[in-house]
Amino acid sequence: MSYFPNVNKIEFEGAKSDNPFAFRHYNADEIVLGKPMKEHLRFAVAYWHTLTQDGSDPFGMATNQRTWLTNDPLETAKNRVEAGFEFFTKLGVPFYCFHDVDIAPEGASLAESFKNQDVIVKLLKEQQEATGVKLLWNTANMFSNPRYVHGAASTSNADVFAYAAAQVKKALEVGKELGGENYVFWGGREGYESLLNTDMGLEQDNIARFFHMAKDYAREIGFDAQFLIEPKPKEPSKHQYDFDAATTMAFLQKYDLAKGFKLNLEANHATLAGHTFDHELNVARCYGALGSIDANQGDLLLGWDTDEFPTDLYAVTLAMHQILENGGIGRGGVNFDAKVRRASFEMDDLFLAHIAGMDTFARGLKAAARMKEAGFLDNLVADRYASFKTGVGADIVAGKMDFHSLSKYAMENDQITNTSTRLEFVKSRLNDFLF
Ligand code: XLS
Ligand code: CA
Ligand code: CA
Repeated sequence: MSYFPNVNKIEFEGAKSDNPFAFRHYNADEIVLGKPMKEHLRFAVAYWHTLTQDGSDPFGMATNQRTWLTNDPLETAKNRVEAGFEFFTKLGVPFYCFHDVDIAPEGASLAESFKNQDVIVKLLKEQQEATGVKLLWNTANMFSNPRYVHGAASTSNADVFAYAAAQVKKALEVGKELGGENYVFWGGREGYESLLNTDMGLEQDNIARFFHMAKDYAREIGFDAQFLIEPKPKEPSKHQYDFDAATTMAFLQKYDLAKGFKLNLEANHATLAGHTFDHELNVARCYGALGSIDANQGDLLLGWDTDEFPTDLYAVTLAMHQILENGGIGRGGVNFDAKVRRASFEMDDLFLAHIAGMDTFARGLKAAARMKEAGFLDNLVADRYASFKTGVGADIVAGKMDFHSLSKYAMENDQITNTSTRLEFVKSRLNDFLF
């Protein structure tokens, strides 16, 4: 049986096509800068948005029409596996991602929850083997259940800390079983509401203890996935400990975790932190910690995490520029952590939304590649910092100068000439690459 009988395999038809169920820009095997697009982009579908979320919001009930829903949660979970892999293969994405609670219902006990997961993991593995679709990353949801009301690794309740550890232990075993390429931690409740009742030092120390234990266990069972932390500044916690890329790197360095972890950066989280997405990617690059991305976009007029499908070509081009500068996304990928709007409730909307995101990323990749080939930003940046290539600048970079020698130099060269960046001209030229 088919869950998407109206949709065939999505093919590339080129920019002139007016078939809504075709790619106009994403051409998986097309070579861009010496590599097929599919290897640059490594697209993944997010289980939670595409197969689990129902379209409800704080003001209204579910709107999504989903033919896999039944009255039996485990039956529904099994149907989702089938529907999911039909969707992934028709869309032509190489990867998917999930939280433990997305794939299988929670049971009345922890043991029953694990048993439910085992049933579904077996089916996922069969589907992976049959289709070649792989797991980009999995994670444990330690934020939805009421037990996590005070946090998970940062909780004030040691029993909850233990429960969270059991959940992540299981998730690591599942990741290994399914050959996951990465494992993600997003600390939804790892933050606080008020300092009046919070021991921030203990909470952060405990999060670090938790990460060390997770790393140790992964090593013990031979699960060699890349470990990623996903920063987010707020929502659900008022103050989230992993505020942004820079805050998260400081945390990792303080607790001797920087070698074992990279970052999974999300566009909407960047804008919630008051940054652009490419800023966050560039910070991660400076630390050698750009691991993977969650592709979506927020709405500047709304103050929360709207997780829209990415269609902003400008922002996506600048993000792809950072990824090219990084030498690629490595073992990570481009995960659509994005959900259809509540009014896009038909099954086929799931295809249209992903096609929009994939086409936007294909265009962003090609625009960034054109800039690279033209040496546009590379030359511009090199020219701007040329003073550090020769003379006193080269000596500063080589570590040959101190305040004595610099002061002597400045006394002899105190008539400074700066040059304009011509940023308005640069932005106008950049627009020429976006077609
Ligand atoms: C929520 C986060 C979450 C993570 C995985 O805002 O984006 O979905 O990606 O837990
Ligand atoms: Ca995310
Ligand atoms: Ca989000």
